Amino acid sequence: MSQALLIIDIQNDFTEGGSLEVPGAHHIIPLVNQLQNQFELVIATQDWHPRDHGSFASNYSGKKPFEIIDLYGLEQVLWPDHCIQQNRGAEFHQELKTNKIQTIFRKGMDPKIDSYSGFYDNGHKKQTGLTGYLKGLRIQHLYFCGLAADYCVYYSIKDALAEGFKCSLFVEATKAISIARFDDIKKELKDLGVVLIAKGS
Ligand code: VGL
Ligand code: ZN
Repeated sequence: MSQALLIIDIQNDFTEGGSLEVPGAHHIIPLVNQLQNQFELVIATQDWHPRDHGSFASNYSGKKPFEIIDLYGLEQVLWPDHCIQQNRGAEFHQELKTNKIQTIFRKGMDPKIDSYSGFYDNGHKKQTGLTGYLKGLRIQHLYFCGLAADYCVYYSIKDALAEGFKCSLFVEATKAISIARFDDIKKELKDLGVVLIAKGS
């Protein structure tokens, strides 16, 4: 079956020293680099926000990161400023090998809506084109890794399932913002038919 590796958001702001650091994130990078050798098609996503993005707490007076607001009808977690277009925080981590990455899908450019998934914005209003790209290449099975397990990786997998792809997740090649949230997510994804690939399982 034709397969592809999807590397989600391995960017400076989500790794050590970044503004929205995911605990332990840089430890996954050697494995992600190794996994790339096993795939003929490697695709990456990049969170790519304008400075005035509606998910940034700094764009509201009196709001703090991790508070929840209503953003044009959708529940929105407010984040620290992160992955601002053309800034260092939005660049891929320097240890991530990029020579095998064929295409990069960017998301989160519209200031009015957030976009966790690599396929759609959070309101499912607009596609990134990733589905059509993969289907054009006759890809049926997607293997996921990257950051953050409980946000962008999770929502990308949910959309991929809905688009009809078989999905696997490299559990040791992802890290979560909240470990407790990721524990629930793993159960949910397993029940949905996602193959959780982990050593000792
Ligand atoms: C992400 C929060 C905000 C992610 C992106 O890549 O998981 N999380 N923007
Ligand atoms: Zn973001």
